[in-house]
Amino acid sequence: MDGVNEIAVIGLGYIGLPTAIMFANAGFKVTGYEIREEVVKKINSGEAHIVEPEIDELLQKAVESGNLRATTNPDDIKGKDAYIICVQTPLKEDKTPDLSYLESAVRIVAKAMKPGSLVVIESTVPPLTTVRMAELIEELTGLKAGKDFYMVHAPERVMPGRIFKELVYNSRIFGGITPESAEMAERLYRSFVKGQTFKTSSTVSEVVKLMENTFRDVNIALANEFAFLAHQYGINVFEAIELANTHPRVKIHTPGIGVGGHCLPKDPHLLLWPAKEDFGLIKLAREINDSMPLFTKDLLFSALKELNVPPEDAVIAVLGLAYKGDSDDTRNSPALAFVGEIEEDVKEVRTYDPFVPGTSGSVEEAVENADAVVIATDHSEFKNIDWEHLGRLMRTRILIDGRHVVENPPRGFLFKGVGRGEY
Ligand code: SAJ
Repeated sequence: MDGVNEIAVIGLGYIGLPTAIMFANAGFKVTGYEIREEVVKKINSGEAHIVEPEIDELLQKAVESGNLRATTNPDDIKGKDAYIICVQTPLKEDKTPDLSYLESAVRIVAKAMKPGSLVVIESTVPPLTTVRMAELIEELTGLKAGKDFYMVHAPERVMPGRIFKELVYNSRIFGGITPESAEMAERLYRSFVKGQTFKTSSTVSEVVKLMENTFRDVNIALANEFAFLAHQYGINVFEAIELANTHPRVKIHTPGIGVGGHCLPKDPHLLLWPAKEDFGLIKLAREINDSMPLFTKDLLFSALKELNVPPEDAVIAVLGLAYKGDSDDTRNSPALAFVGEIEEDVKEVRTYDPFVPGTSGSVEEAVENADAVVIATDHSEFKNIDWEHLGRLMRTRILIDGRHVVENPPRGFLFKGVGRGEY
């Protein structure tokens, strides 16, 4: 296939390692480049450093066939036919993108590549970045983009827990700096992708990826604003949303304590960053979603006031630290933001998350003599809690639901929830 036999994958994280495994098991000779020595050792002994269904068998197969090898030595990726960059593109403190990992990956590739190589960026990047990186490679190598080498943005779209299924069956976008670049990447990925594939320009592809998560973020902000209104009108927003969603062309998202993870809170900023002007909506949505932990704090503090518990004496149990249900991932978690908002104002904050080490050993342990329980993550385990039993262990019975886990407020509790204006 276009002479592509040997591939280098730069960055062996949540996306890079599964992608390297897929190519290796499709018959390519894959070298994975990674700076973490311990990760490289583990991978070469057939052990994955990330938790994901099927990864152990698939990695062993790739390593045992001799098709996958990891390395920390940039010399080992010299002269490959294709380079696939899967490094992080986080935000800095000031919410502007930190492209330093991407740029150093591109510099390593520029040193290693040969004329005719294909360079693919899978990382989520601000619009126009792929074109800029192609220019950087031109400067560093003297090669001409689109003529002497090919360059593509091919964003990943997978969800942790379903990575190996979604890598195969999700549709993929290949945004080339030239049509030939996109075609080359599409042919390469077709070796394992069974979903639909689409070719476009690199800038369209970058914008598509960022629009997907911005769409979700803005819609969640709208749902959160509906929740604020529900408190004004004394109604349950979830009842209203369920009824509105019976309309065939309406699909309102779910309000809650906030929006976390490594994508939704970041991607709208990447989308706006290179623009000369922004028009307010996307930024405002970010602000609304970022304000939700504070809104949840207000619910808690008004409940403490109603029951005459001085905040400085209050013991608060927070259930859930992960950013979403049944996950152990706490990156940008609104649960952590909530804890940060209250910890200096109350006597003690205890946390319990069945997936996160270092928290209380059980719900019971966390709520013993507590004045309030706050649900911050929609883990399935929390849906089956026996509140009457827990209530007996508590000093004051306040229940704050930040994730619509409790449908019917338990008897004997002062209950408040995001969007639950009816109590
Ligand atoms: N959330 C709400 N209300 C909702 C939906 C989500 O408050 O109605 C919250 C969640 O609790 C969580 C956050 O938003 O804190 C984000 O969760 P998510 O499930 O929407 O998104 P991620 O970050 O886990 O994964 C997203 C996915 N993108 C889309 O659904 C458009 C995934 O497909 C991408 O692969 C991933 O981002 C990524 O890598 O970009």
